[in-house]
Amino acid sequence: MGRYHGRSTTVLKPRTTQEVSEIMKWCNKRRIGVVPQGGNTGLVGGSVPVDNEIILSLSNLNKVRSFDPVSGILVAEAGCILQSLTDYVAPHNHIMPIDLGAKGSCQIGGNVATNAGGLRLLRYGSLHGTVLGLEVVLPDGTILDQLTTLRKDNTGYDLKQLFIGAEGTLGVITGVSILTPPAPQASNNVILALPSFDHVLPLYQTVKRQLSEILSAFEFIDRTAYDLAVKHGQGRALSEEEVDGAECFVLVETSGGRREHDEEKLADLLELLITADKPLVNTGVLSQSPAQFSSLWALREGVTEAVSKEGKAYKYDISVPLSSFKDVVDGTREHLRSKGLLHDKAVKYVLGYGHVGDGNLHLNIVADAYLPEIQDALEPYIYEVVALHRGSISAEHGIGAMKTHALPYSKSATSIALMRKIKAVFDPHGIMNPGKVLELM
Ligand code: 2HG
Ligand code: ZN
Repeated sequence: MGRYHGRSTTVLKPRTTQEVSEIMKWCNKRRIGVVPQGGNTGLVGGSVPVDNEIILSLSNLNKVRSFDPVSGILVAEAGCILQSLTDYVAPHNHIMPIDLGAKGSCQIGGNVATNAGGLRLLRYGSLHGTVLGLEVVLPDGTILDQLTTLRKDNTGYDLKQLFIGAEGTLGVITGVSILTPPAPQASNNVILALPSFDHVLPLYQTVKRQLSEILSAFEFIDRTAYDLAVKHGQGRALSEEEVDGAECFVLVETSGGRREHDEEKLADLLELLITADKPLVNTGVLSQSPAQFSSLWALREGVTEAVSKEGKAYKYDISVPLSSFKDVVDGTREHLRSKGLLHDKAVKYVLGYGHVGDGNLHLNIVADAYLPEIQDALEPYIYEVVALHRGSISAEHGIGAMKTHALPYSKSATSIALMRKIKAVFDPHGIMNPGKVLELM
């Protein structure tokens, strides 16, 4: 995002867990801060040093240790790129339980460390469920081997959970054991153009009811997000007729066991939606080929890239009730307008998109440049709105360096105090990714 810059002079690229352990021991003795870094695709500055810490890149720990095609359990080193793991399990008819726009660069260790959500969470759940075990190097160099391949292990405190989403503040993840689901025999998608945001909720209910077990994604982009994606060549644009009068779009994906059955279900759904007395959608475009399937997904997955080509983005990744998605986006736009900041030289676009099925809204504010007056108008305004809804200030991107100050909007003082105690147990000298998740004291 170009928002965070450290002053590090040193990047270390260990090849083995043992080397990670030796580095950590050395740094711990000398109280040198360490920033673990995966694919560096995070959006909250979590993998960027705040000062002159050592950067510990995991990219050379990039081997698959084992894969069991019967259970689908994959054990891989932290630096494996998500897409290469997807390619690795594909010939065995398995898929990774996680998928996200950054799959070509992000690494599995970083995915786990940040508890990344992404596009398949609706179907396969979060990494807290699909990760079965971890190998972690603690700040003092101790190797914590919890790399089990057991589906069930109910033996007291589940320590690995602490490292999932800790953003490298408790230790360095070096290996991941993860459950990969069988690849669906057939996947289809359709993009639906809606005349009004008010239709999203009833649409979601209808889609869930009609598609039931084959529904695998229900993603939302508002009109501004759609227009930006198209403007920057992301995916296949719908025709003018198809987008006419559309306030927002929903991408529905199905993944199931039998192509004809799934296609029939999707076609029936479309028919029902369009011919209803009060149609919930203006139109729907069904993908007819693998290329069209990818191109419809690109409209949704490409929003982030389109936004970054358009200017500097302020990104808020929040959990709020579905019914308030539109109000939050419109409210933010109006708030900026009332401050005189909605014009070409300041904020150009306010847009909303995200994972409706997970209650996760991505609110992006695109500006000509990062300006203090925009920052001051956005915060604490947005965090107060989130707190009002008892939502989360970070649904899936984490806290990183960007949101440490905002943690109290989502977590009680008691919770934060306990987090500090946990941090002190694992990292008494505060060398692990300092200034991330918890503010420096
Ligand atoms: C997505 O869902 C990502 O596309 C990125 O989480 C969201 O860039 C963003 O704000
Ligand atoms: Zn997302």
